[in-house]
Amino acid sequence: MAFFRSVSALSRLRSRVGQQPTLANSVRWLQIQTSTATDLRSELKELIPEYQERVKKLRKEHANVELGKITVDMVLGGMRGMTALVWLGSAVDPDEGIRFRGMTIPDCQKKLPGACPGGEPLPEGILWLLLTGKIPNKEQVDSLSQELRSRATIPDYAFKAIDALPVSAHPMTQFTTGVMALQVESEFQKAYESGIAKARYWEPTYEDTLNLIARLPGIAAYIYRRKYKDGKIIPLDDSLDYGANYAHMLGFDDPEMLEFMRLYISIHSDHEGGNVSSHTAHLVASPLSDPYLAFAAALNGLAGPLHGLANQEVLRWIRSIVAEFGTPNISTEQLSEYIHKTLNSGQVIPGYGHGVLRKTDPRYTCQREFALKHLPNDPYFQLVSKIKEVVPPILTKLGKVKNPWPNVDAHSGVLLNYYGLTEENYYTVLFGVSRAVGVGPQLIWDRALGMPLERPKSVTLEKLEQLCAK
Ligand code: NMX
Ligand code: MLT
Repeated sequence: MAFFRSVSALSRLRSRVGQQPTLANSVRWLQIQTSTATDLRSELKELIPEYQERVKKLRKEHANVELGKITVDMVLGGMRGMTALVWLGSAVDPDEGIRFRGMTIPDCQKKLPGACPGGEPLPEGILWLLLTGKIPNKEQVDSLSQELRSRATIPDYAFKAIDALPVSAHPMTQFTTGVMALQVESEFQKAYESGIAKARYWEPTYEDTLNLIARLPGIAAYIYRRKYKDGKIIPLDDSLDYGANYAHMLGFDDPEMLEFMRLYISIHSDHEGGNVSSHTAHLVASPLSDPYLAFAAALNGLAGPLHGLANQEVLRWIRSIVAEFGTPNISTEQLSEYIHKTLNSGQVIPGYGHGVLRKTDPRYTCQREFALKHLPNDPYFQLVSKIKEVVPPILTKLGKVKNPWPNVDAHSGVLLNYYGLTEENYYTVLFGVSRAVGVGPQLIWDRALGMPLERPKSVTLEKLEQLCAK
């Protein structure tokens, strides 16, 4: 309770100092504590009663506080700007971008443990932070790595389920199929069938989530090896962390690529709750569908070209530019001509625009910084840098695009391509593995906080017209 009171006091102070970024930032930092627990599950168990109390208090004392009004534009415009979900792990500010439990990407790079001092954050650390709101130390993260490795064994029938699909199936179709096969071992489903009490729902959800996160790289790597390589499984390496192991099982062992994978998984993990994949997972889990069912649904949303498939589309589009001019070293005029050609044919410029962001995505910026450090002379990276100069003024001129700046997907492909992962149809699978690290923690909290079945009200077109006529 004492902790809860101090957090509320800090929140009050924070809202008073909202206009003073320096003080607000220092208050935020006070709120993020260093973890002292022995393991992730014990830390979570300790936190749950306090969070339950906070939700109970909000519902009891503030049930009628209004968070905004719902307009016709919101209902017809894909619910943009409608605050309708609670998401613990992260929040997106339109100008500043993502904060994971209050921490920016540079904060995470500074404060979360890496594989080596000063290295990119380990995804295990992001998972710990997103689930508990606390910063883990290296020892805790290493023990979580070990725990994930110990949960990573994949039942043979999951590979067989994937094998039942033609190799030509899109990697995301194969991935969702693999996740659905993993569902056979759902602890939540078993526990529910045996009559588990509501108060304990979070426990099998935690088990399913950690098992799912642990097994995804093995499934994902199998799909890559099956579709693009010799089909032979590269076993997990017991000495490697989560991100490095995924790269290793794909067939990449260059230490720079391992670092990129750690960064990639960390920054793609979470983007608050309203994006299509996260919201889908939360919605599908709300009638108590287990984490496998919910996450498979999320992957199907991620596979849409306006969402996660955009990373595939970006590299395809960049390749089409190179094919058109015969070289990546093209002039600004040539690039501008090609962008107009794309737009005039009724297509979007992939990797640009966003439903919430209104400035350059910080996930783009940190990938650019990685590229500047490791591959500044790569011709594809240089083309991506040129695109960033030429696209925004053209999109702005259209007059309808709310955000002409690059998003996360504008950059990842050229980095993966540089390290030899050239098959762009696979890129969304990498995004999918990463997204589990963000979605999973919220699914556990959904059950711990007793979040209800999601069921918003819809309206017919006639009713909408009647309401507007009044
Ligand atoms: N190129 C061309 N037109 C665009 C673009 C773009 N990159 N972005 C937005 N527009 C158009 C959009 O199609 C819409 O046109 P219309 O009214 O004719 O339907 C108009 O601008 C207004 O759209 P916005 O309100 O700016 O964007 P919205 O929130 O509806 O959509 C995206 C957001 C991300 C779907 C949109 O910007 C887009 O299609 N971008 C390209 C695909 C992409 O990069 N998606 C990845 C997003 C990040 N992720 O990983 O999920
Ligand atoms: C995401 O990471 O989910 C994308 O940027 C899309 C979004 O936030 O709407």
